[in-house]
Amino acid sequence: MTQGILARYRDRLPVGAKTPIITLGEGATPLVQADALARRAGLPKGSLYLKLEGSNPTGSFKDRGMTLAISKALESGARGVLCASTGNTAASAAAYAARAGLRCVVFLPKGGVAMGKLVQSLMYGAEVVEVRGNFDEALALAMSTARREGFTVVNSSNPFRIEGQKTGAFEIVEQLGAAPEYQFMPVGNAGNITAYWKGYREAGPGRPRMMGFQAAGAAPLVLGRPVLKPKTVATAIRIGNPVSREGALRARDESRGLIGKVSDAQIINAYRLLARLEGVFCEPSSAAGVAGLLKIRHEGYPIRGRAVCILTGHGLKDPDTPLQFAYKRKIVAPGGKLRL
Ligand code: AN7
Repeated sequence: MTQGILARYRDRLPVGAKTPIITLGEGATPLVQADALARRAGLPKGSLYLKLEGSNPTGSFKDRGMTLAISKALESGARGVLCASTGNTAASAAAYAARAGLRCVVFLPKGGVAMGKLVQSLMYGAEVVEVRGNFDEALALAMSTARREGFTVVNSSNPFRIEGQKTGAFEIVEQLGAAPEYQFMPVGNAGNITAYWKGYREAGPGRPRMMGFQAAGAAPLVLGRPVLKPKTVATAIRIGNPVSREGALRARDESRGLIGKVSDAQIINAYRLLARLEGVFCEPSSAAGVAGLLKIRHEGYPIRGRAVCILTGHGLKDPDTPLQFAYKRKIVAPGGKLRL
């Protein structure tokens, strides 16, 4: 049977003898070498890697934290679990809660969630509440509802989420044989960059510079203040007031990394390059880290050693964004001769 991260990293996680293990076999995701993309970034062969977190059971990195958060919620006798989400947290919570037999309520910004994610929450049987507002407003409503109703919050404010997600760093160290010199990743609510930094600190001596990227229209950590009306094509990171702000700044400063911003055009460019050069289809938000790498290389930023880009979610989560490009398609009648 496939083991999930709780079984594989049990000794490094808050799992006790009585903790029920709710797993879908998450983690152990591929780390693939990306030489064509490295070339585009002016980097040598063998220096750039992609961590395919879209290969997790519900198609995003959220499953690493959710297996633990839901297992602990079940252990503590929770009445139910609840979260606000731009889509992936909700899909993951819904799946693991279904397996645990727990009620799951998800608060989604109406019109701000990619179709694949919305249908996952519906299929897994979550109670879906669409909030006429943005993610930050949905989160405020979720938190006050949880307090009143006695539900367990499984947003990344839940420390078990961060604990589970830190296992991504353990895997990269195992897969490369050491920590890389750089890690590029998208930043939304900033839980994942917080978790990876914790993971690298626990994994051993080598530590990457943490290079986080926000969308330019939703870049509170770059601006140094919350963004009231965040805007970006990358709906997963359309977040104006990150919960794990402190963790992200700490990761940046302690690792001597940076948190930058990339435009929607840069995100879409990286998104298309990943698919066309490397055969890797991730969702737009996931491409923000790669967009950041290409941007800083273009500006002459030196990269010495190995870099890993975390591709946080699968491209099939968001089938609508690609259709906004004018992809050439041929329409033919059967039986004719087609010249290529
Ligand atoms: C694909 O699902 O916030 O910086 O509610 O889905 O840890 O927030 C999703 C975030 C990056 C940002 N890539 O991670 C949610 C949610 C993808 C994501 C992020 C998200 P954090």
